[in-house]
Amino acid sequence: MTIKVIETTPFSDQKPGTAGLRESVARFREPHYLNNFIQSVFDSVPDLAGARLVIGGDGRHFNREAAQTLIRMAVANGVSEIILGADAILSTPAAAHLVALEGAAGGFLLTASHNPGGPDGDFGIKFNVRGGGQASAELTDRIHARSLQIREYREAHIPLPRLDDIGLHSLSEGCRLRIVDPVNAHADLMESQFDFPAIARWLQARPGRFLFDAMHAVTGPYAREVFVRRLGGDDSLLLNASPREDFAGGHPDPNPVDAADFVARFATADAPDLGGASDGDGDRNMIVGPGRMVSPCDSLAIICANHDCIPGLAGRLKGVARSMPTSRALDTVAQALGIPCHETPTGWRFFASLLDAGQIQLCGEESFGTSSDHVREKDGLWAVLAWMQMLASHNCSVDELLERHWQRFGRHYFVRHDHALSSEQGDAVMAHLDQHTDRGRLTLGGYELSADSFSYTDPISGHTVTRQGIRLHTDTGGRIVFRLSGTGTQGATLRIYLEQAVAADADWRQDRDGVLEPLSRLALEAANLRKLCGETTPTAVI
Ligand code: VG1
Ligand code: CO
Repeated sequence: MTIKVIETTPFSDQKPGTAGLRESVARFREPHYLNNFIQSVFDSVPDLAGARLVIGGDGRHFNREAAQTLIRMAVANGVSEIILGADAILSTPAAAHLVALEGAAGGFLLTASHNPGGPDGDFGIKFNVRGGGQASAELTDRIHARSLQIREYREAHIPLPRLDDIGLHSLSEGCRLRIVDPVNAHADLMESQFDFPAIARWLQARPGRFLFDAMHAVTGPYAREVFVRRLGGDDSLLLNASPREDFAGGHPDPNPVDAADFVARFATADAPDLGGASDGDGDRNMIVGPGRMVSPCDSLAIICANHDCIPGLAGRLKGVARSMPTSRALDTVAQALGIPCHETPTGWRFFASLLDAGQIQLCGEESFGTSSDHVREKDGLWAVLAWMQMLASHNCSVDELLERHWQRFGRHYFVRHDHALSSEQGDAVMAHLDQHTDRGRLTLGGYELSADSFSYTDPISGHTVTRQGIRLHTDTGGRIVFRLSGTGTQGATLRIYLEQAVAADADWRQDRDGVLEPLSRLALEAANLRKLCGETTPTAVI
C-alpha cells in the first residue's frame, strides 16, 4: 500500500457551524477542500489511530465520492476498522447509534441535513465522537484552528470494493472495511424503545390512519422496515420513500412551509389520524394530526408529560433539556414532575454531555428535533413512534392529547419568523439588538422589557459559550429571541422566535398568529428591521 502525503494550503472558511461544516457542492469539489477538513479532524482527534470509525451519509449528491475519499484518508491515518453503511448511507441517528453500538472512537456523517441537494445544492460533513454525540464546541474550535494551519494531508492509494458489497473487506495490512446494512441496527433500537405489538394494533385497526413522508430523503428505507415490515402497516402509508440524490429537487425539511403538500392532506374530513415526516438525514420530525400541525415545542412537552407510556423512558426521567429558543412549555411540565429542565444553546451538540452524565433522558429543539437518551442525535423516527405510542396508549386523537395538555399545563403559543438577509444586514441587526442588552431593561412599543444575551456554561465540562442569541422578556409571559442561523451557506438568516405563555385557566384556544401579532410588531421595532433591511415580511413563518 502506498500512502501519499499531499501538500496543501489552508482554506479560511472551514469553521463548523451549528451542526458541522456545510458548503455548496461546488466548494466541496474544489481540490483539497474536503481533504483539508478531514485531515484537520484526524489531527485534532489523535485516538482515531488504531481505532474503529463509522462512516455514512444521507445519500445526497457527492455522498459516495466523499465516502471514498474518507475511507482512503482513514486508512492513511491508521484507523484499524471502518464500519460503513452500505452504499455510504446512514441516517444521522443510525450513524450515532452505530458509533455507540460498535464502540467506535468516532464517526463521520456526510450530510447537510435539510439543505437542498444535487450538483447545485449543498453538502456537509460532521464528526461525532465516541458514544455518538456531535463534537463539542471545544473540539470544533480545535478542528477549525487546525484547518487554518494545515500544510499536508495523507491518503492511501488502494483499490476499494463496491460500497454496497455488504461484508468484510481487507483494505491494507492494518485496516479492514466492514460494510453493514444501514437500517437493521436502528430498527432494532426502535423496537427496544417502544411497545411494537401495541403500536401495530393501533396502526392496523383502521386502514389509512397513518401517513409518513420521507421527502425523498434518507428515511424511506428506515420507515419501510419499521412501519411496514415490523409494524405490519400497508405500503401505501409511505410517501416519497425512494431516496434521491437531489431529494427530487425539494427542500427536505419537515415543516409546514417545505412540506405544505403533506400538511394539506390532513385538512380533509377523511384525514389520517396521524402524520409524520422527516428531513434529509432523518433526525428531524414533524407531527401532524387532522386539521393541524403540532408545534415541535408542544410535542416535546407532551412527550415529557406522557413519558410513562413510552417503555424506553417510563419511570426513568431524571431531567430534560431544550434549546434556548424552544418554548418554555417543557419547563412547565418539568416543574410539575419535579425534575430539572436545562436550557442549552441551539444545536444538538450541547445536549450530549448532559445525556452522557445521565442528567437528562429527553431533549428537543423548536426546529423539529426531538429525542431521548437512546442515541446522541435527534431522531425523527423515534419521535413519530413516540406519538404513535401515546395515541395507542391513551386511545385518543392528536387534538385530544393537545387539548388535555393545554388544559392541564397552559399553552405556550410559539412561532418562528425567518428573514433572509445579506451578511452585512444580519450583522447590523444583531449589533443594533446588542444595544438593548447593554441596557438590560427598556421600554419599547408600550412594553416593559428585560433584555440579555444568552451565554451557557456546560455543567459537565465547564466550557462556556457566549453570544448565543438575544432574548427579550415582557412582564406578561411574552418572549422574543433573535439569532443568526449557523447552518446556511449563503448570506445570513435572521431567526426571530416569538412565544406567549397563557395559563391553564386562560384562553388556550386562540389563533396562534393573532396571539403573537403584538410580539411580532415589537420584534420588528426592537430589531429596527425596516430601517436596517428595508423589508419586514418574513421569508418563512414556521
Ligand atoms: C438549525 C436549527 C437547530 C438545529 C440545526 C441542525 O440551526 O435551528 O435547532 O440543531 O439546524 O439541524 P441554525 O443554526 O440554522 O438555526 V439538522 O436537522 O441540520 O442536523
Ligand atoms: Co437533519
